[in-house]
Amino acid sequence: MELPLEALENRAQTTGLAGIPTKVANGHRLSTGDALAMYRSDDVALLGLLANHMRKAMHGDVAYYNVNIHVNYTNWCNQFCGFCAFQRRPGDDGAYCMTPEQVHDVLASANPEATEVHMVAGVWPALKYSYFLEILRAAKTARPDIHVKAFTMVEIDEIVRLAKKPLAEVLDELREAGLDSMPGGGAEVFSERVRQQLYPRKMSAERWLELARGIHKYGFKTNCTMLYGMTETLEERVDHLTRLRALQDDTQGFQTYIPLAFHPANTPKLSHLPMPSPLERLRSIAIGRLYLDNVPHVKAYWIMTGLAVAQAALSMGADDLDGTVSQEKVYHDAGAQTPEILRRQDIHRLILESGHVPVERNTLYQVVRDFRHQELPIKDASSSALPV
Ligand code: V47
Repeated sequence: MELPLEALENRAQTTGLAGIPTKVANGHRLSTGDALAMYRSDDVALLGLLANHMRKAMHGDVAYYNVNIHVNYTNWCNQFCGFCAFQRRPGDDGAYCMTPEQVHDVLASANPEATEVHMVAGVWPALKYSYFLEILRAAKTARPDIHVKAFTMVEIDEIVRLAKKPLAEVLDELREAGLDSMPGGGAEVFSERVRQQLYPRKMSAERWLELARGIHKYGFKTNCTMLYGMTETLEERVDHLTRLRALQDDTQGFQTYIPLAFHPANTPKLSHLPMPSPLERLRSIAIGRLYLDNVPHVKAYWIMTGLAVAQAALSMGADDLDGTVSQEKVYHDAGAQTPEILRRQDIHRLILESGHVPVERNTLYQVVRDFRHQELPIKDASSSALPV
């Protein structure tokens, strides 16, 4: 669809977005100045319209989802991040660490249609290198065909430290044990200032990017994220996205960008903050699509955006809703009000109502099932009660 460029540029002149519609229409890369202007502008509707144009050019009417399970195998963590409500020390109320047998049993009894397990957790130094290999093997023994997307860069850093071996050798062994790809977490926001304030024990931005680079060069796909809405400035958000974009230019290893809206409830240092507003969550999706022009997919992770925002995001830059998800703990401990699981028909309804076509994908975006010809389901009592 052609953009009514003249009208959009006229409007952009008055909303601080001058020149951006023309660049988007011509497929030109946006500058850091453009990214900052997009964060500062009140015209989120225009950003959404432009991001939708780009999303449609890349993915047409398709909206992806997958059928997946989350296994947060331990909440023991020694990073003590000020934004995290999930972490515990061993012995604390609610602290747990799953054995490989428990990981096996959770997967053996999980949705038989699931094609992916998303396995992330805290880091605790008493866990041995062999533990990580064993939980991967346990997952694959329970479900030989499932794609294991596991371990953020923070966990990989810890695993490499425990293994006392070079990265490539550790990746060989993790792959051998069952690892198929990595998720995008642990990056938070790359600002050193915010890191010192809220997560000084966590790896630096440089280390996160260096590991991601090594992992991409090795041949694993990963995702990328930005946790926003804490104490970072808009300039720091732009810097974060710019670093992700530069790495992606070199490696093409990121499949999907997932902006993560900060959930303040129960967090050690930031429970006084409000959660980013629905409009801010949509802005983050749209900017992600427009600025990260080299990352194929943008995910509206419904667990964290909320269902209403996730649905709207499909028309403002996002092409993916993540999955059916079950047993997610990181966000629910931080007060997320979303359900802990969606059924396939719930996801179809969100997608179809937004004017898109549901396509079930696997982790690597190969099509599992295309629901192009499915009619919007007649509302039944159970699905009409979807919370927002
Ligand atoms: O790394 C922790 C963030 C991440 C809070 O790759 C918080 O497909 C908001 O990375 N409020 C883990 N965010 C989740 C994650 C993820 C999720 C879905 C899909 C994928 C993927 C990755 O969650 C952490 C951290 O950045 N986080 N606490 C909080 N209170």
